Amino acid sequence: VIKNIVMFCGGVGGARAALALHENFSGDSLTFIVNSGDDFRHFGLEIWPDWDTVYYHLSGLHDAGRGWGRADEGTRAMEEFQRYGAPDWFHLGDRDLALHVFRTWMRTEGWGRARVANHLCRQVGLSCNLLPVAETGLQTKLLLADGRTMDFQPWFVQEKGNPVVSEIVTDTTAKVLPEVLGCLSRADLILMAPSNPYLSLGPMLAIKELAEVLDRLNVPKLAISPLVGGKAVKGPLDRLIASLSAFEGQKAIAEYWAHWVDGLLLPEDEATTLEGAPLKILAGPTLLSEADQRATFYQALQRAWNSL
Ligand code: FO1
Repeated sequence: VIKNIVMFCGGVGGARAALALHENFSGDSLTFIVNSGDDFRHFGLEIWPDWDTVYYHLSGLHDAGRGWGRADEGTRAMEEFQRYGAPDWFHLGDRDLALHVFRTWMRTEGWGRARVANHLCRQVGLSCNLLPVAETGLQTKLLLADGRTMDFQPWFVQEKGNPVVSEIVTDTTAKVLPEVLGCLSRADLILMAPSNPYLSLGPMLAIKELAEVLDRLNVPKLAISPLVGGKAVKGPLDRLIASLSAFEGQKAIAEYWAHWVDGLLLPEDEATTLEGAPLKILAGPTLLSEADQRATFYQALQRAWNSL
């Protein structure tokens, strides 16, 4: 039986897969390692967007429509920010704001990221490990085809991910949380969530220390494709594949993951179409927005684990 699962996660795609695991396994056996490449400071507050998205999903506090942020959200704080002429391209909802203020306060009191994350999880009844990958934000930067260099959030939110990316610059020397390495050493199965491999998962794997640990770990590793029908469910992934990969669709994803994992989970009706793939192809549900898809996802993982 699978005892300890570690999944690397980005934002929305990662959050749904995390929920699928959380609904089917006991929390203590689950670790989610979340990208911190999108983290940044806004109005002096520490924002961890991908971590927040997974946290809100697992605790049931998430806004299902947007995919990010808090449910039952208000705009009063935003209206006040606007009154004072504050930049309003990044939306902080009334409820969400409390998370960022309190977290920033804990950090200024000297709490490390793992302690902050664990405290917030226990407060909403989560027993899983939900850990940012590194002690500092990774500060992913984008080199654009028009010659500009942008930080992740202004590119993604302010410019809606439209400017063509020619290169993603990551922080290869970041300090991985010791808690992350501890959970990895106990893992029976390592998963790559159906998140954006270039923007969400790649920045974690680009950390040299983590890449070395992953290479050495001799446990089944499985990536879940973020593409359905050959297309991204949400976000800028299709355009990134076009500008960063020599391949298209699922083939681009398979080529990306071949170095890192043993198998790739594709939607049932697409698994047979990928001939000559550089890694083992498995079939199962990958779109995890409905509870019944999430239940069969868990069965597909068991099958994959037995076969890898
Ligand atoms: N995404 C947006 O598209 N617009 C926003 O105004 C926005 C605010 C925001 C606030 C807190 C938070 O935790 C996430 C937020 N996100 C917002 C989502 C986030 O920036 C992106 O989804 C991820 O960085 C992409 O992985």
